[in-house]
This record gives sequence, C-alpha cells and structure tokens, in this order.
Amino acid sequence: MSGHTPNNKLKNTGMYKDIINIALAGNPNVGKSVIFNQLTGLSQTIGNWPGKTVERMEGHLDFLGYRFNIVDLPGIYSLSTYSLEEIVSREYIVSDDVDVIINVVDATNLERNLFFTFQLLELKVPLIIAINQMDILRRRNMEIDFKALENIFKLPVLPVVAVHGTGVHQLLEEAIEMVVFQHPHAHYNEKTRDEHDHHSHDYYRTEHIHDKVKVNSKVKNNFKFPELSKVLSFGKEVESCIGKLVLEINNNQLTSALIKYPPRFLAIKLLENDEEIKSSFKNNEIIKTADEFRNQLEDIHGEDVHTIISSEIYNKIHVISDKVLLIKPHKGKKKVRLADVFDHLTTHSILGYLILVAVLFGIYSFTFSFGGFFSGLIDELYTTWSEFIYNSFGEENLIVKIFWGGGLGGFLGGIGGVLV
Ligand SMILES: Nc1nc2c(ncn2[C@@H]2O[C@H](COP(=O)(O)OP(=O)(O)OP(=O)(O)O)[C@@H](O)[C@H]2O)c(=O)[nH]1
Ligand SMILES: [Mg+2]
Repeated sequence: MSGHTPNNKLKNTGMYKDIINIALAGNPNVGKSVIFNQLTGLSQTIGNWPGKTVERMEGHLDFLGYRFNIVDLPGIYSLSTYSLEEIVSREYIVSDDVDVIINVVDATNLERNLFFTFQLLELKVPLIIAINQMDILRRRNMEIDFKALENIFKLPVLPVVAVHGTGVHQLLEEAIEMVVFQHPHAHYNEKTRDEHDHHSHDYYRTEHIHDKVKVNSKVKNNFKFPELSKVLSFGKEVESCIGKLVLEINNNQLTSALIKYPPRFLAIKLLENDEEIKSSFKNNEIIKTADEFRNQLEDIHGEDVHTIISSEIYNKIHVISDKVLLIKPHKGKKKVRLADVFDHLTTHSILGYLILVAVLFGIYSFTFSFGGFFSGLIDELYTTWSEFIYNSFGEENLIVKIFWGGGLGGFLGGIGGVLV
C-alpha cells in the first residue's frame, strides 16, 4: 500500500474534492480549540449560533483531497438542557450539517470525560475519540491501552498531543475512513493499529480513491453502529422502562425537532424529565407513561433517575479506566544513588530511630575505645622518653626539670589524662 507513488494529477485536478463536516465536542478545557487551531489555522470565522447568543467557531482545511469544514463546539459536561451551550451542541451533533464528531477527551481526567463520551454514544453519531494531553499523562509515567478502548467502544480511539500537533491529522484520516466505509470500526476489523499507523498519505489518494463515495447526509443514516447494549446497561428496571418507552416512541410520529434523535436517547431524556424533549412530543400519553416510570424507579431505588443513570455510567467508566489506564514500569534499572538510600533509611519510621540509637552508641564506644588506645600510646611515649632523658641528663638537671618535667612532659601527660 505504502509503495504507491502519490497521484499528483488526481490530487491537483480537484475533481475528487468532497466535503466532510466535522464537529469537535467535549468537556471544557480539554484542548478542542488547540486542535481546531492546529487544523484550520487562519481560515477561521467567528459568528453566533442561529438565534442564540452562543459563539460559533468554524474553520476549514483541504486535506488528502477533501475539504474539511470544522466546527469547534463549546465545552460542555452533558447533553441535557441545563445550558444554551448544551442545547446548541446537541442539536448540531444530530443535525445533517455534520458527518463525523470528534470527541476530545482529556487523558488526565479520563473518568469525568468518558461520562460525556457515553452520552455521545447514545446519540448514535459517527464518532472518533481523540485522547488529548497524552504528554501530561506520559510525564506521569502512565499510558492508555488504546486497543482495549477501541475494543470496548468499537470506535477509533487515537492519542493526541494537541499543543505539539501530534495526532491531529490522523483524526481526519480516520474521518475519511468512516465516511468511505460508513462503518465506525471498519478499519479495526481487518488491521491492527500498528499497521494502520504505517499508512502513508498515498494510501488515501490511491487505494481509497476508487471506493470513495460522495459524502452527503446519508453518511449518518447509513452508518452501521456498534451494539452498545453490551458496553452499557442501566440495570434491569431502568432498561425495562427504556425498552417500553422506545416501543411507544417508535409507534408515534415524531416532530422534526425529535426525528433526528435515536428513540433510546429520547426515552432516557423523557425519564430524566428533559423539558426541551418533553415539549417537542405531541403525544401526552408518552410523557405520562415516562412520568409514571420515573416515579416507580425513584421509589424502587430511593434516588432520582438522574442519579440512578449517572451512577451506572460511572460504575462502568470505573471498570473501563481500571482496565485501560496503565502505569508504566521503569525502563531498565534506575541507578540507585547512595544518598537516596541513606535518605530513605534515616527517614524511615522505625529504622530511623534504630539508626539514631546505633549511631549514638557508636560515638560513645568509639570515644572510649579510641580514647583509651590513644592515651595508652601517649603514656607509653612519655615513660620511654622520660627514662631516656633522665638516664641521659640526670633527674636533677635544671634544664631537664624545666623543659621535660614542667613543659613538654606535663603537656603529654595532660593530653593522656584528658583522653582517658
Ligand atoms: N500539555 C498539554 N496541554 C494542552 C494540550 N491540549 C491543550 N492543552 C492546554 O489545555 C488548555 C485548554 O485548551 P483549549 O483548547 O482552550 O480547551 P477547549 O477544549 O477549547 O476549552 P473550552 O473552549 O473551554 O471548552 C490550554 O491551556 C492548552 O494549552 C496538550 O495536548 N498538552
Ligand atoms: Mg475552546
């Protein structure tokens, strides 16, 4: 595949140019705008969402023969209707204006971020998960098992370091894959991630160009979604209520405001008492049934439906992050510094005190044994020299008396005494 030479003729004619619409979605402060800037550079326009006071950032780039229109959505924590940002995002994500959603996730805050991912999954939109800020995670000596995450979600999950521009263009390659195959996981059914990483850009120009389908609103409609019930179930009672509501929703004609949402998402939102969704339903019977179900569930669990559902999601996320978040072993043996060993031993809660006692005892016995040895030596020196001097000059010699008896002799005798 990578042996093909780029077909510049095809590339330059622009005859295969097609448009892929991308939205960047995720929690606040995860790096969406950095990815957006890396991709779109100076081609950005700022406006407002129609009829709303929420800022809309849009930009574009040409990449591998495609024109990518990219919208940087506001950072949000949920797809409920707590804020204008959430309403704008949710409506846009399910609209025909966008083909592929890139869910930007902060690697250092996996648990909180995946909560939003699970909500996006309920919207059944073509989704690519970008795990950003991998540099920070890796600096903490941690890694993510991307293969395991892809197998759980059956969706592409890619590492990104937005501030260095690492992995951002791979997101677009993945988007092309999705659009071409109209399958969220087409690629991974056949190949490993490693093989995928070695795809050159020529691969997209030459191999795929023949399969290329016209990108249009059908991408979403024809999309084959992974079976998510195995990934996340809200428990028997909640699932039974959702199932019954889904049947009722399917038997009803939905308004244009609702038609884009998957019935399961609508059922969950009805249970959660989402005012925006409720007000769009013409049929009051469905709302009444949902209200009854909500009361029943809250009686059984002793908690409100929001809490029941979100605690199921968090339980699941906990299991997932335990599985995919890896702590890297040190590469090779780290050099052990003697100072570190001393530091470690002397500050140890038990060993520290034992070492202190041993050191004090050591000083004590050193003073006595070394002091005794040294004073013995001086004593011996004094006696030998005294004998020699007295024998040589006589004990009564005045000079000997002054210099040896009073001065040097006294000095040596004094040191010996102190040491003893
Ligand atoms: N170290 C590191 N920092 C990053 C990375 N990506 C983003 N940041 C930093 O994270 C902060 C938030 O980035 P933004 O792009 O503004 O985040 P956002 O998702 O657009 O935030 P909202 O617009 O509030 O939703 C900035 O200070 C970035 O410099 C990354 O890959 N590595
Ligand atoms: Mg931003």
